[in-house]
Amino acid sequence: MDPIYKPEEIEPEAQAAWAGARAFAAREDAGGEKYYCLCMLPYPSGKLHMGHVRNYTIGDVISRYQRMRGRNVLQPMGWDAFGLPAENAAIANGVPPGRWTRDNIDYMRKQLKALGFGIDWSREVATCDPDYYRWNQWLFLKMLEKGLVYQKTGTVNWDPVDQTVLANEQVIDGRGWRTGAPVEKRAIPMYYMRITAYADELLAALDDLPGWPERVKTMQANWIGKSEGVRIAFPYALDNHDDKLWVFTTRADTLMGVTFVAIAAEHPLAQRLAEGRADIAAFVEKCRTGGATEAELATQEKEGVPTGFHVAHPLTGEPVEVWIGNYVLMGYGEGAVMGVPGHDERDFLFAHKYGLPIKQVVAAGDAAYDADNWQPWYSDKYGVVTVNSGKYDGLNYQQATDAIAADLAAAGCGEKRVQYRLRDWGISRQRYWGCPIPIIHCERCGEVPVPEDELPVVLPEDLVSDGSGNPLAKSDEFMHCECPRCGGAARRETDTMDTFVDSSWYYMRYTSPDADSMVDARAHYWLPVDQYIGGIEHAILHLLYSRFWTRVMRDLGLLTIDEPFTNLLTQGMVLNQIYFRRSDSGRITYYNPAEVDVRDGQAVLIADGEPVESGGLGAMSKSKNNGVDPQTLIDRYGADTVRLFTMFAAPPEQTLEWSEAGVEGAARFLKRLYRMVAEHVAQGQTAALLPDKLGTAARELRRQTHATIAKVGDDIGRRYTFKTAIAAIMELLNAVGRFEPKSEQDHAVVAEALDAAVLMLAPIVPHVCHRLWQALGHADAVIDVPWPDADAAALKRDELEIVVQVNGKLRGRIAVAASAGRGEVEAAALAEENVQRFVGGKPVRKVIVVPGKLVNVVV
Ligand code: ANZ
Ligand code: ZN
Repeated sequence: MDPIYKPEEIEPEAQAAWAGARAFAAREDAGGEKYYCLCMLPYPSGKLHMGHVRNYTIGDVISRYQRMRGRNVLQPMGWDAFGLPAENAAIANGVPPGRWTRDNIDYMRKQLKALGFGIDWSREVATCDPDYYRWNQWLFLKMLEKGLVYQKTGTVNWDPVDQTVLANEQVIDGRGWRTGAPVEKRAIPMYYMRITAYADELLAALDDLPGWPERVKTMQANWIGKSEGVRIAFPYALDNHDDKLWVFTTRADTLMGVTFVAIAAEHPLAQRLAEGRADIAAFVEKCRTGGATEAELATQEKEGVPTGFHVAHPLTGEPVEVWIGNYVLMGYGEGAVMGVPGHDERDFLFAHKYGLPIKQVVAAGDAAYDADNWQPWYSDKYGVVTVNSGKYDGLNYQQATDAIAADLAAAGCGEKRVQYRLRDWGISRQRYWGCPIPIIHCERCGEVPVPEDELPVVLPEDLVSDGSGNPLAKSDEFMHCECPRCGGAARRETDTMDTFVDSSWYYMRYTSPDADSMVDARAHYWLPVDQYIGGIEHAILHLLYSRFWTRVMRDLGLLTIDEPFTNLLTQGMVLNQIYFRRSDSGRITYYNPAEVDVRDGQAVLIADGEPVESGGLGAMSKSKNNGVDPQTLIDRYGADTVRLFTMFAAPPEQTLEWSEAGVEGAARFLKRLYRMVAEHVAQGQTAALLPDKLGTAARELRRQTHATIAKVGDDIGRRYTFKTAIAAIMELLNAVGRFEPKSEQDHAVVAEALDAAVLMLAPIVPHVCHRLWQALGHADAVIDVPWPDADAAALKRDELEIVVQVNGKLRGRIAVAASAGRGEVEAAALAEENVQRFVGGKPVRKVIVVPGKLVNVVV
């Protein structure tokens, strides 16, 4: 065996061996318990980044470990291949998005193979393949039939110069990214998926996901946002017509504190009141062009206009003025709020700004109420009672809410209501590079679904956008079609689906990649996913949409599961230093840490020796130019070093701080391991191990081997503490290094330790272990060898160390034979020198013995 570690030779050889044996092709009939290990599929942006490498290394280690444990493992991979960057690249380089995407996929697939991931490539899925997205279209039509897809007007960002709809990320400071023109809002018809129909189930089922991080479940619960409240009507008359203005409140107990009602600018009543009122119309128009996100609404200055129009308080009948407020969302509750400035902070700010009355109706003990200064307790629900509210005085939150809701119900002006923050999922995108929505527009028949036997509606792949409008709308070939209903000339829908649709079920398609249905019986075998691994940035939308999609498929009889992912691991980000310089004009230029040298705490650019500013640690990103190209590392050190560093540098959920020294340390360790095995092998064949014939030192090394096996199995298999697992194997190898074999049996113990180390490292650094396992004289490939078992007999120590306390304080340690009885242990403890000193001749009242651990002498 060549004593020099050469990853550039070992790695391709191991990969070729796996490919030749089709080692990772998963079969449903392979026997053993199934184990589906899934990593979030990458967007084919061009090349892998360190975040991908980390994600997929964690998944591969878990997959390979489970395989050694006898599980029938599926580890697939695919491409989230639709989306905006491909269109932008097309605009920039004139290459059709299809070509750009597929070229990137080819390159990135090579990179994944070079990293040695045990992927079943026969199940690869690219979401831009018609064979895949036809099932998006098929399910869309099924959902349309069931009323789970519907059309509604939605608001989009409109670039008036390019005459195009902009994605949120294409709007920069309120302006179009290409034209710089102020972005307008436009209302256009769009398709929505009725995720709200599952809001309750999606929320309740979070309680049955013990394998998910609490943090993710909390984020999902908050996103769904269940509120229990009351819907209240404020009656009015307009144009001799009686009507009611409805509001939603979670604080019906404060109804007697209402001093105004505020409605959203898009509220129908606002539109009606704006007629003939220039001031109201101007304000409504102003709201129309402002930010649309909830975050923007929450932070912007609260503004409004009075309408002079009054509605009646539902219990007292007193007039209440209607205002139009920019902080009221049309999309939530009723698009209107009852203004209770005494107890709602937003209403408080609004009332102060416009001089509206503020009325206290809730009190907390003797706490003084000051209407000029907001106190956090003003909005407390619990531990407060109602005041200034007539017959409801003295009631607590629940009592007051119940009493007021009952009176409102009797008056026909209210009812209890559960409200969700969750909105239906708008899936229409006015973009080219996505899955076509299978709808045909006919002047006579309206919106007509594409018949099932005409699916898929294939996206033309050769269009190149010039940045204005959707190229699909300019493609006659795509646009013009026959109406399936009347046979007349018609036109195809040019909107495509949100790419979150594609990623909601790709993991199902992996189970049946060649099925001529959406999924087939193989899905029942593999699903749910046993372990899902991906970034925390997908904690809300992707996971929620996938959970929704799974339920839709279940209710269509396609699946039998409720939840798609049994266990979820969200890996932390990969961080690196940020360095930059600021020019006189304030422009910032970032420098890659590889171009920077730190001398005596001062960072300088290697190129010119001049200082650069340090921005501290931050996630690796293009914008900060602080990424490390995995390919450079693979070329320089080999894949195993990259894998080892990634798994050793930090626990998977935590951030991983990039360190060149860490990578070098990993490389050194592998070289050393390699040399140790080479030296051992050079000494020729080893005899069979005879555990009864070992000397003390050999027995101790053997004990450490088996203790390490037990620990590492638990660390990798259950706790996912890969770092401590690797550290334990390193310690074992240190012990081997210190051990001086003098006999045949000593050599046999070393062989056993090296075998074990190679097996335990195999999931993490599979290439070098493939080679070393052969060198250690084994015929089987290491990937086909089961995980080692710890031998309980070897774990037994001949001598145990026992701590001795006097009156509960640690005073000494004794070594006793593992077989020693209670009397022997007690005697040895009392004989210990330091213990005797602390007993100091006093009579011993009691001796407590915890076998194998501790003796406490009570005096
Ligand atoms: C009166 C009130 C008094 C309120 C009080 C709060 C405190 P969650 O918990 O998120 O459901 N609200 C209702 N609809 C709204 C809309 N379309 N836009 C903006 N705000 C709206 O919040 C429910 C509360 O949010 C409701 O209860 C309402 O203000 C406000 F001391 O009504 B409350
Ligand atoms: Zn028609």
